[in-house]
Amino acid sequence: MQPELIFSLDAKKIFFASDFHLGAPNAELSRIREDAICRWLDGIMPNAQAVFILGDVFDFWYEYKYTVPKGYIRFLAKLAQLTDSGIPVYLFTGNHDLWMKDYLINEIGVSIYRAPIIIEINNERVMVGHGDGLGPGDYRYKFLKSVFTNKTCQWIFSRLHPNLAFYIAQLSSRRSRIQTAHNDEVFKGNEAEWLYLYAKNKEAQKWAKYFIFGHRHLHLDMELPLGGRYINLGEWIKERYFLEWSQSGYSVSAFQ
Ligand SMILES: [Mn+2]
Repeated sequence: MQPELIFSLDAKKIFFASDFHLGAPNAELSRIREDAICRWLDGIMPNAQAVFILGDVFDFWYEYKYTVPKGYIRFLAKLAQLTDSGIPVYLFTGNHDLWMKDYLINEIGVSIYRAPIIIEINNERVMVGHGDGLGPGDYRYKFLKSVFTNKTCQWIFSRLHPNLAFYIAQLSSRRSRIQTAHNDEVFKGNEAEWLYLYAKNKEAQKWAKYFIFGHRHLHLDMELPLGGRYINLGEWIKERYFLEWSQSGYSVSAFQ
């Protein structure tokens, strides 16, 4: 599998973050988080060679042909500022925002990925993605994803008036872990962490040495059997973790 993007770093860095869940749990708290994300992006802009945002950027996003959800203007403008200044932004869809189409590509100038990709940073192979539906188990979600990504199902859903469609979507997202504040994720042990098992498997197949995902809402940095690493970026609802990759390797910190 050839790397899709190749970076060679000297003075600049590549930044990664995931799971902003803008829109949740309510407008007020989402706005505070949006401001923090904008401050983070302002701070990294002078040093950034590229920015990767690994999915669940929005707690809910659905694009019609002529309509997109309201909100997130400051965040979207900040992304536009990055791309306008020549810094590429790579946006991955997550399980909460897999209905992104071409609006953000055309309007903001980001690249959108719907599945993990392999990149190369200073000759190291790195797999990057949201992480939903990978590894063993999670059959209920894998089935739902096949429905959600089905073109006919999307066409039918798009026939609903947005007021009704977004109401239905909010009913289901109200049960999600952020809305119910049950996002105190705990480590389950190596053999029960699906993304660890996935990374271990792909490491054995020599796909990559480093694996960076989100989705789990828990920051992890685990050694793999052959010396690679599985890094999970956690989320921005409580912790605000981000990863920076410089010439000397990567480090993860929490944005203050
Ligand atoms: Mn998430």
